[in-house]
Amino acid sequence: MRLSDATLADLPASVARPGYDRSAVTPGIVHIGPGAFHRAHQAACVDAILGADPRWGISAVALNSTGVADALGPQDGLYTLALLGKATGYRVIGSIVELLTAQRRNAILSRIAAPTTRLVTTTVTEKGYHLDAGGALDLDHPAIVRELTGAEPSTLSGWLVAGLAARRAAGGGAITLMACDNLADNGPRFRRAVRDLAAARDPDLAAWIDDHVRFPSTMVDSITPATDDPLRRSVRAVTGLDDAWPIQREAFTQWVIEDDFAGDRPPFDLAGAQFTRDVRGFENAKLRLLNGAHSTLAYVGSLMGLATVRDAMACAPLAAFAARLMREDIAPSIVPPAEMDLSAYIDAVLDRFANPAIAHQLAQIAWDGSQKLPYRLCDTIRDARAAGRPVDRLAIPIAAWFRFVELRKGSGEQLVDPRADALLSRAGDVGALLAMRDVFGDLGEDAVFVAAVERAYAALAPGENLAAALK
Ligand code: CS2
Repeated sequence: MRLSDATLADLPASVARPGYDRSAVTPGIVHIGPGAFHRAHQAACVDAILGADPRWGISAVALNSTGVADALGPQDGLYTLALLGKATGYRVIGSIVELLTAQRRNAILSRIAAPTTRLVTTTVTEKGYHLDAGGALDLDHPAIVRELTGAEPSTLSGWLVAGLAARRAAGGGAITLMACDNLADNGPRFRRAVRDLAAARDPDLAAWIDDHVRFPSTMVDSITPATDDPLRRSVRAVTGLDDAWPIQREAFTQWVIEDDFAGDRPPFDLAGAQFTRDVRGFENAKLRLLNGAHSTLAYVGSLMGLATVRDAMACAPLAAFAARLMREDIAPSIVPPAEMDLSAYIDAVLDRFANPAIAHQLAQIAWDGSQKLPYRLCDTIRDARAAGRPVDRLAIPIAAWFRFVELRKGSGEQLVDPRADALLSRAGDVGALLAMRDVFGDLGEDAVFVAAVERAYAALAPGENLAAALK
C-alpha cells in the first residue's frame, strides 16, 4: 500500500501526520527546486504552520527533472521525513499541494503570476544562480546567453523573469523572492540573478522589479544526508506504507530570515524560524564555520580513505584539525550577532558532525567544490590576509581539494562539479588551479597564500603521513 491521502489514516499512531485539513490548503508559496534540502527543512516548517494559516501551501516546481513529481504525484504530494537522533522520529509532511515540472510552462507562469502567490523560494544549489565572481549574473554563461536569445526559459533566472513578466501583466502585485541556498548575501545575489536578466531583456520589467519585489536574505541550517536504502527500509517498516521518496535529516534546524517582505509573510516564527533585520552574522557563522569545516572534512577525509562525516570525526587528528581551524582561523573572521556565542556554536556544530545516528557521505559534501569553496573558505582566507593573520591551516582544505580532484582523475570516478573539465585539465598544477578566477578571485595572485597552498599540497601528497600535515 502506498502513502497517499487515502492511506494517511492507516499510519500507526507513532508517526506524526498533518494535523490540519489538507483539502482547505491553498498554494501561497512557489518553491523552485524541491530536492531533499527543501523537503527536509522548509516544507516541514510550512507543514507546522498550515494549521494556523492554510494559505501558505507549497506549489513545488522542478525545473530540471520529473523525479520528484513522478515520486510524489501518486502520493498526493505526501512523503515521510525521518528525524535522526538518539531515537528516530517519523513525520508525514503534507505541505506540498501542487507539483509542477518544466513541461507545464503555462501552469508555472500562472502560478507565479497569481495574486494568491506571495512568496517564491528557491533551493537550486550554488550553481543554479549562474553568478560570476563579482556576484552579478554571468551574462556570458551559455545558459544565460540562451535566455537572452531564445524564447523558452530554462534557467532559474529565465523562469523568474518570465514569471514576473506574467505577474506584472496580470496585475498580481508585489511579491517576495527568497533564496534558501548556502550563498553569502543570498538575498542581494538572488536579486542580481533575476534583475540583471530582466534589465538585459526588458528594462521596464527591471524597474517594476525594483518597485514590487523584495529579496530577503536567509540562513538555513539542517544536515540532510541523501536518501539511502537503510532509510527506505526503516520508513517502510515503521509506517507500513510504501513511500517512493522519503527524506531524512538531523533533528536540529535553524532558519534565520531577513524581515524584508513585500507585504504578507508566512508565520514561519510559529515553527521556530527567526525573523531579524540582520542575517549576515548568522549567515557568515554558518557558511564559514559549519560549511567550511564540512568541506574540510570532506576533502581531507576522502584523501584518508574515510566515507562519512561521522567517520571523519572519529579520526582524532582530523577532528582536532577541524576544531582548531574553526576556533583559531575561521572564528576571528566572523562578527557574530549579539545573541550568538561563537565558541558554544562551534562546540554544537562539532557535536552535530559526530552524531552517531547520521551517515552523511563525504562524497555528497565534496560535490561542486568550485561553487561552494568561494563562500565557505575563500572569503575567510581573504579576510585573514587583509588582517595579517596566517593562512597555513586554511590552505590545507584547498590543497586537499586539489589532491581530491587528482584522485578522481586517476580513478576515473566522476568529479561532480560544473567546472569538472577545467579542474581535471589543471589537475596536478597548483598555479593553474589557483588561477581559476571564478573560484579564487585575486587570491591566486597573493604570493603568501599561493606559497601556503603549495606547502600544504606537498604535505598531502599520496604516500605522505597525512595526519602529520594536520597541525
Ligand atoms: C553540506 C551542506 O553538502 C554540503 O556541502 O555542507 O549541505 C550542509 O549539510 C548544510 O548546509 C547544513 O545546513
